[in-house]
Amino acid sequence: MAATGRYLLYTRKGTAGAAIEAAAGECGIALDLVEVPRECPPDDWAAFLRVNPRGQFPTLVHPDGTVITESTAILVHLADSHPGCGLIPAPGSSARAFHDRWLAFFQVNVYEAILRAEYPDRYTALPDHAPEVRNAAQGYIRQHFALFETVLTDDGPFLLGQRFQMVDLFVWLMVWWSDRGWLARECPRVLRLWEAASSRPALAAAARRHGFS
Ligand SMILES: N[C@@H](CCC(=O)N[C@@H](CS)C(=O)NCC(=O)O)C(=O)O
Repeated sequence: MAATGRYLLYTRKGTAGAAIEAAAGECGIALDLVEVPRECPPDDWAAFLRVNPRGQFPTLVHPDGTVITESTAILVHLADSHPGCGLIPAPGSSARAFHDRWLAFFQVNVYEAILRAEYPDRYTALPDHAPEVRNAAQGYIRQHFALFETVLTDDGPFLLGQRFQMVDLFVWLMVWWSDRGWLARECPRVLRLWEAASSRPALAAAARRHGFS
């Protein structure tokens, strides 16, 4: 793919594209957005599949043409390539290992469970069992938020205290898609993180654009 000189983000309203837009806003990174609506013409969808055969959002294309998928890989790339933004600890530091541990924790446990709750029929060969898949996924989400709650401290609101980092941005997105009433009761520190993150202008703008409520 030819280099464009700018990042290109394939995104869709209501998806994790919001996190990438928010991160770019935090860092002042210019993104060209390609909005791929749900009802998109077959040729446009075929063109998108040539970029990301998985057909998922977000999909970022680096100015040099490299395709980056998986939300957390994109967030880490943006933070590493714009160190002046201070959105991620230095590579190789123990703070970075701690940061990445919890970022991966949310990616593989919570985000994946949110997808199971959203698309339960994809996770069972027995269509009648979709409601059970969804219920189990919702329990899994709560279990992992409860575990993360024990890691947050009074020094917060963020995982690294007062320092807002990419992991907080990702948790912010996960909370948008979770049961905030339950979180307020059972995981008040997680909810405090979400509230503090939500007050950041770049995140508020992305939430508005994606219609989060
Ligand atoms: N592992 C991927 C998951 C991306 C993903 O599942 N995105 C959803 C929207 S939030 C999507 O594109 N769903 C459309 C589909 O799977 O058909 C990531 O971390 O970015």
